[in-house]
Amino acid sequence: MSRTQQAARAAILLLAAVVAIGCDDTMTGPKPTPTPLPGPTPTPGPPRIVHVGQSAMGQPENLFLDTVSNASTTTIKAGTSVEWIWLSGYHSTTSGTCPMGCVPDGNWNSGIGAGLVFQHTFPTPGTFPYFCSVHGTMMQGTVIVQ
Ligand SMILES: [Cu+2]
Repeated sequence: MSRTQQAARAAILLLAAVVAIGCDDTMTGPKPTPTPLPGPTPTPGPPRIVHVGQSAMGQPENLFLDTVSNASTTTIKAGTSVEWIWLSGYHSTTSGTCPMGCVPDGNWNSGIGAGLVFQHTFPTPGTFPYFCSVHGTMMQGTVIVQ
């Protein structure tokens, strides 16, 4: 092998090395999107408390009072429970609407009583109206599940 041939061979090897490095660079270019690892299932928060039979002023009154909104509308995230706590009187929490008289829709019904605690979990988003079957249209509430 002549010096010229050796030089040519060295140049080819060098070129090959540069090309290889270049190829390596392109290989590290766009990265595939990593698949997110399965994390822990988000745990729903504590139940939302709705007072039954008490006003915002703490007086006995025929209404539902959400302890966060201070109104009869309860807004929660899916998977959360609502806990109704009776503070005075005889009432129920009964899902359904009062178009002409109140009609239960069967989602939940505590039954009528005093001093009760009743819990219902809302796994899916939606708007869930309810009423007290003693006081009817006078005592209604809504649970909005987001
Ligand atoms: Cu009532």
